[in-house]
Amino acid sequence: MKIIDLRSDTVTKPTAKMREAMSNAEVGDDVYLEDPTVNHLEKRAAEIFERQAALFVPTGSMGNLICVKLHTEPGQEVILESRSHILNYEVSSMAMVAGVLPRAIPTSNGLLEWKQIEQAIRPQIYYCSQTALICLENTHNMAGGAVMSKAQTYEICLQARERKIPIHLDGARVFNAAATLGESVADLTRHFDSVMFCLSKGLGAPVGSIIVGSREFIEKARILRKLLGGGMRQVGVLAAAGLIALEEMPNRLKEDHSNAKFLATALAAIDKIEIDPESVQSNILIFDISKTGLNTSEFSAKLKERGILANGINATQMRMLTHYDVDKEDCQKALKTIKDLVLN
Ligand code: TLP
Repeated sequence: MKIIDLRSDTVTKPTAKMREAMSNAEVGDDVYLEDPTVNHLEKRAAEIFERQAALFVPTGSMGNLICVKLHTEPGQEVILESRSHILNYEVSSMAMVAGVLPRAIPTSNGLLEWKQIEQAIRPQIYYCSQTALICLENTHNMAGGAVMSKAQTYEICLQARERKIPIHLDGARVFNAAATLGESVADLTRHFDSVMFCLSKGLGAPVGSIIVGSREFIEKARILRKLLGGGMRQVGVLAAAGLIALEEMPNRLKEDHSNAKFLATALAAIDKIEIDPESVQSNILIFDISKTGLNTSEFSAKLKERGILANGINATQMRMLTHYDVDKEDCQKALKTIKDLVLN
């Protein structure tokens, strides 16, 4: 039985082309800046995002942490959305390592608006901790892959700049956002002070994320990466897969989005499942199973027995992601399995 793994797009295995590139990669010691494949990947990332420089980091979490720490001083505040990844799934690194206080804003759809952010900026009074950074997430993972438009993004970035508050993008899935909007990633992210994006999610690389920004920022980020234990040696073997992810995989993300839409539309037609298919804009779907009489652990366990992997994000909501290693037929099979489970 083929296992259909819808737990995340992080589960994708390197493609045959990636494995071949990995085995042929030219490598050197990247701590000495001598790995030609890493240097090439960083150069291409900077070009694609139209930035001065880029840095390869092992994970999205490390990339976000480096950026949060570089933009802030301990004791300052960071504004972000309540369900953001940085706040909820990075082991409190922003508090523990950067020493900053999250100022979380709840939203219904995951997409912050400037007027909400403006109200959360702390007054410049000596006894208030000061707002040092704003973080956005596009697409927004736990808001079901919600996509923030270019207009909304620009408004927030330009207002933040006017207030002299730096702004960071957790763009783990920014290529998905760009695919939905029909924009280039460079245009969509132009006004952020720093951007982190992942090669290892929808783009299919086995490992790795990238930070892009100014030359000065990336030089500081390199020092912090070393401090955190992320100075890697012959890491060109990973960068080689990353290059294929960066150059070739963005073009196919629409396929994942259309599979997610297909699943969402079909799930919405099942009485005991609640999801608004209109809200599914990229490769993530979150749906409510309260009416099935099962909690998400039970639902996951029953799906697993039938060869489908998916996890809950709480007791009542399941999350599924489409990606390179599941095709339309797999989605049809997953759907049939869910129907059988829920209706019988
Ligand atoms: N997301 C993972 C889990 O950690 C939840 C997933 O399966 O979706 N930003 C965003 C928006 C992310 O979704 C993730 C990972 C990260 C950052 C962190 O990336 P890694 O796992 O490389 O540290």
